[in-house]
Amino acid sequence: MRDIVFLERDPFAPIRHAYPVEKVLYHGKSEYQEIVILESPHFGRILVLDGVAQCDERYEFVYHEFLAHIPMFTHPEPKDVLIIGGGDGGTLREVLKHPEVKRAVLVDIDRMVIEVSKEYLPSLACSFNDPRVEVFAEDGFKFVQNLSSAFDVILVDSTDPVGFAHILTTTEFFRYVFKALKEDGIYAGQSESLHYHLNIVQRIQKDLREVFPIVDLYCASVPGYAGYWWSFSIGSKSQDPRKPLREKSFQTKLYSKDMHEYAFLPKSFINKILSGEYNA
Ligand code: AG3
Repeated sequence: MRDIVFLERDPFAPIRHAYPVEKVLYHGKSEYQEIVILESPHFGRILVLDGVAQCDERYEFVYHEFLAHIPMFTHPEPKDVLIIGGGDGGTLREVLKHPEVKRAVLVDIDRMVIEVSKEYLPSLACSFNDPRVEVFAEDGFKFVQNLSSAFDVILVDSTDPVGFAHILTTTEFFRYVFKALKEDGIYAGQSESLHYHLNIVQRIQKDLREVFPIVDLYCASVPGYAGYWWSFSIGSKSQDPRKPLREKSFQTKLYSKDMHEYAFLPKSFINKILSGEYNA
């Protein structure tokens, strides 16, 4: 028998991942995108949106722990948290581990991603029934436009910045995010790979610097994302994102106080990225 292989269609990567697949568990099309759940021998179940692997059961913790806990531990008391995107529930699961959280609002444009994740990715979509959670199947850009001093932490867990997700990496969007954040507010979002998407990292960092007084860049190595050296951009109103403020009182696989400090790139290197002195 020939192997069944899923060949990824990443919009920006110069390489294509080929995943051995045991089964296609779900295949559907929403108003916004094609949604597929694959079963693979090594990765477990994989969520694929428009041909791009978004997360897999085996390594999703790396991305979700770093996206959530670095900004969450930087804030003195993150009570109100907004997640834009993240319909699979992985970021929400991590956010809710913080006992300070009183309200976690998840806004994903595509209700079908949430429904499919609840059915096929139960280890990620395990928190939607938590009483602190509110879910809106709406456009995240429009949602933040109407907010003022409403959230302590805003996380953007989006697909690659193409199509409807592109606007979530623009200065215009960051200005609304800034207004939507309370006094010590912090924003963090995934900002692509330092290897294959360096120009995107540069652009997002520059756009954030137009808006936030403190901007930083941290990374985690995510095996499922082509480019691997995955970056997260963080914008803060007052706190230094490099310094976790509280002790962790719950389980994580990779995140710790030491890993928090380790994740940040040296400032001298960030300056080289911004000036274009570092190029690959
Ligand atoms: N969010 C997408 C991360 C970027 C993936 N890009 C790629 N593989 N080219 C992940 C959603 C998980 N909650």
